[in-house]
Amino acid sequence: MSMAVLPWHLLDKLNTRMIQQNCWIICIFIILTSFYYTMRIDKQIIDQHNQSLAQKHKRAFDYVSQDIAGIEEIIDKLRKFQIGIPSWALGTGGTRFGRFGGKGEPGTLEQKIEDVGLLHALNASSGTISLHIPWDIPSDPDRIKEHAATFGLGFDAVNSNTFQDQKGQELSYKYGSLHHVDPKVRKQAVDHNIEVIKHGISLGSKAITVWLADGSSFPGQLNFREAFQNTLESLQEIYKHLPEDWKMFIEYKAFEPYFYSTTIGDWGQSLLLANKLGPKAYTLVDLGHHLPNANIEQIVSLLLMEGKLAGFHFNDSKYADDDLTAGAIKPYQLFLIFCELVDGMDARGIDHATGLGWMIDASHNLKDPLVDLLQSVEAIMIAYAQALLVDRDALREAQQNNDIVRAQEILQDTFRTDVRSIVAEARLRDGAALNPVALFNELDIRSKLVEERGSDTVATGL
Ligand code: RM4
Ligand code: MN
Ligand code: MN
Repeated sequence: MSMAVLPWHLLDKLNTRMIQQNCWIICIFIILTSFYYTMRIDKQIIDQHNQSLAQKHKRAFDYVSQDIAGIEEIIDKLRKFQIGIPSWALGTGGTRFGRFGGKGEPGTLEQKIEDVGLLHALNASSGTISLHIPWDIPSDPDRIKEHAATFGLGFDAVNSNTFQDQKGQELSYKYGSLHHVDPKVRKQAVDHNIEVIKHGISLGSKAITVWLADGSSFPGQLNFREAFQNTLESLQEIYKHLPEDWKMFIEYKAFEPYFYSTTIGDWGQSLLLANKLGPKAYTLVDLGHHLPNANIEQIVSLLLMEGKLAGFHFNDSKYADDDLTAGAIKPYQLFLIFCELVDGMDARGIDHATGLGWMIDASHNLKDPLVDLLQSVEAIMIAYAQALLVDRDALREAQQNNDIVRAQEILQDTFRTDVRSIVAEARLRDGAALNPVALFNELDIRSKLVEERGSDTVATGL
C-alpha cells in the first residue's frame, strides 16, 4: 500500500544530532514527499483481501444466483451504475447545537477528490463527485480534472449556494435569493448561478442543481405568487446560460431553514417551474425533503412518466431532513423507490446508469464520513439489485387481476432476497473489494489520513 504518510521510519534511522543539523533539508524532504505521495490503495492489497473472503463469497453467490435468470445482465447493470459523492459530505457536519469535528478531514478540493478516489477504489461504484460552489472552487480546472482522472473519477452536477452569505458579498440572502423582493439581490444570485455553470463546464459537468433556502417563517411575510414569479424569472435567466447538453435540476424541500413556507416546497412546485422553463429543466428528489410519510415512490413514478425526473439526492431520515445513511431507517422504501425507477426507466427506454443523476446528499455527525458513504453506496446498490430482480410480468398480472396478496408476495419475496453477494460480485469483477467497509477498517485508512493531514483540518462546507 502506498500512501501519503510521511516516511517517518526513514527519519527514525537518523540520529538526533543529524536531524538538528539537517533540519531544513529534512523539512524540504517532508514537504516534497507529501506532494508525491497521495494515499491510494494498491491493487495487490485489495486482491489479498478478496482472496481471504473468496470461498465464503463464492458459496453465497452460487446459492443466490442459481435461482436468478439473467444474472449476468444484472451484474453488468450493477457494474455500470455509479453514484455521485457530494464534496460537502466528506467532512463532519454538525447540528444546530454543535459540531464534533472528525480528524484527517480533506482540507482542499484535491484531498476531497482523493477521498472519493479511496471510496471508488474500494467499491467501484463511486465514480463521480458533485461539487458545491463556492465551497469547492476549482482554481485550476485542468489540473483538477487530471487529478480526478487518475482515480477514474468524473464530475457530477455542480451545486450553487445562495443559502448563505459569503465573506465580502455585497447583498445579503437573509430574505431569500432568487425569490427576493429586491431585483438587485435576485441579479446577484442569478450571476452566482451563471458562475457555477462556468465552473461546471470547465470540469465536464453536465448539470447544475439549484436548491434554494428561499421561504418564510411567518404568515404574511411573503406574497406567494410574487415569490414564485420572481423565482421563475430568475431561473429563466440562469436557464439561458445552460449549454446545449446541460440540464437544470430543481430541488424542492418542504421546510427548513424556514418553517412556514418554502418557495420551491414540493414536487408540484418544482415540476411547475421545470415545465415552464423548458426541456432542460427537471425535478430533483432529495429523499429527506418531504413531509413525513410522503409516498416518494409514487412521486418518482409520476415524474418519470412525465419525463421530468432529474435524479436523486439519496439519504435516509426518521423525522425530517436528517441526512442519515441511505437505507439506514427505511430500506423497504428505498427498494420500492428503485422498483418504480427501474420500471419507469424501462418504460421510457432510459439508460439506468446515465439517464438520471444519482447522487448522495448526507451529513455525518457520529460516523466516519467515508465509512458512512460506503454504507450508503452499498444500500443503494442493494436496492437497485433487488429492483432488477422483481418479476415484472408476474407483478403486472397480479395488478390486472387485483391480486393484492400476490403483488405483495412478489415485492416482499424480492426484498427479502439477500443480494449482497451479487453486488459484491459486480465489485469483484471491477477489481474492488468484496467488503469495502471491512477493508477500510483493516487498513486503518482514517489513521493514515490523520497522519497525512493532521487532526484539525476542517473540510469546507456544512
Ligand atoms: C440542502 C439541500 C441541498 C444541499 C444543501 C447542502 O438541504 O439538500 O441539496 O446542497 O443542503
Ligand atoms: Mn439535497
Ligand atoms: Mn437536504
